[in-house]
Amino acid sequence: MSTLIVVDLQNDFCPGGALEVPEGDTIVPIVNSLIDRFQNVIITQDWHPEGHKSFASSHSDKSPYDTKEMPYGTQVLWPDHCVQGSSGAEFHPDLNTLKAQLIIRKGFRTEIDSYSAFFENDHTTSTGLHGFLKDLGMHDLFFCGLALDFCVKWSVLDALKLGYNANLITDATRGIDLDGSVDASFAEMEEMGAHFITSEEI
Ligand code: VGL
Ligand code: ZN
Repeated sequence: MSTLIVVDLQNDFCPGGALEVPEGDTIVPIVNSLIDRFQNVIITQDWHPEGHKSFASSHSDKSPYDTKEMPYGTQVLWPDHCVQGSSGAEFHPDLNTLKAQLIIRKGFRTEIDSYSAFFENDHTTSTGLHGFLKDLGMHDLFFCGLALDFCVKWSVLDALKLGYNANLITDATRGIDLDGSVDASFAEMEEMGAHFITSEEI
């Protein structure tokens, strides 16, 4: 069975938001048309408490886009974004979320970030999504949303590691692009066995 997974299509990742992804909002009509065409739709929501350790503002000696060594590895430090209950954490107002059967929130533990829809950034702590998908017999996953080079990429890579057929819908995603991270992400996903398709091919 096939499932559409819409990653983090939230105000803070759209132009004008705290961590804007260039052209992030332009994918909304495409994602809505995909939602219309899938029977199973899952949405993720970046959902940080104030003072989250992935925020540069939580470290007196750091600026946004610096990195910091955390117990679980190297962490990029971000502008404050997707704070629980803020308007920036809400889904883009035009996104059709009605059909979503599951909303996975992630990044809600202060000490650890969570890019992937499957695991927190220690690559061990589960979000529960794998159990949900297994239980419902869903094997073919179609990813779209933001940001291509962070949460979408890590979700695709974890899906492949877990044995799913992982497809990236290339016209329904956009990246932040830090130092060529968009090109690097495509290469990494391809090498790991991801399939790239366009929304028209679905
Ligand atoms: C994301 C950086 C920080 C994403 C979330 O959704 O790709 N990126 N938090
Ligand atoms: Zn975040």
